[in-house]
Amino acid sequence: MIYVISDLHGYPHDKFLELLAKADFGKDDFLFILGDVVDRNGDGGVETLKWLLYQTNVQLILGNHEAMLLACSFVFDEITEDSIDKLDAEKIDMLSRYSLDGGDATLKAMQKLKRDEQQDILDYLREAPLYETVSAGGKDFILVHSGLDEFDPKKKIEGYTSEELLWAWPELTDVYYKDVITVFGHTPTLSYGEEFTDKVIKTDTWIDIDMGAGFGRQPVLLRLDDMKEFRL
Ligand SMILES: [Mn+2]
Repeated sequence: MIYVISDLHGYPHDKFLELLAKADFGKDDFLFILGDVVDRNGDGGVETLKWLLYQTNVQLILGNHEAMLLACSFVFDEITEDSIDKLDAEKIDMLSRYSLDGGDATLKAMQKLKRDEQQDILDYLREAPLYETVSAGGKDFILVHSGLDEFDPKKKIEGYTSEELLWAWPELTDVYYKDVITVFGHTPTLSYGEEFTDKVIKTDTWIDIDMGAGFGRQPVLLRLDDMKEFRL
């Protein structure tokens, strides 16, 4: 069966594994993490990233926070005279924006890793897809981090820019593709109103599963085959 979870944002790795166990997630199942494993809490999700490197039935879809980490990956390069000269205003600006957006926890935890491990994680993120399409329980799904900004029913999923897939902030009234359900995180459901606290939002054309784990709440694991929700 196919499971999705999103926006763990440094949610404790052991708790995350506990949640998978609670759902009986096994080797014949597949899990898609819809981005933003990193930043904000604890070790910034670095333990989960290390674990991801060795999973054959779990795939991370890139989130805007992983994209920011990649944009700041120059901090893991060896420091040379030349690299100091190349530390231009744009890079410094990127790093300070990432830090303001919760990146410190991740950068600190990454700094503690061996160079090989850092590079393996960065390579994994560089290869992470921006979206996936899957079928489960007789329905088709698009899995993406933030939704589909500048939605146009005539435009196919591959026509969206990374910006549109990573930084969308959908309105409740937004309608996406009619023949496929778009599943995403990024916008905590409670930001649509207190009545959505700890609730998955399901419309006819999209589903938001971001429970706000980045802000100390419990994530939800959703099984697409039967829409069953698992929480600790
Ligand atoms: Mn996000």
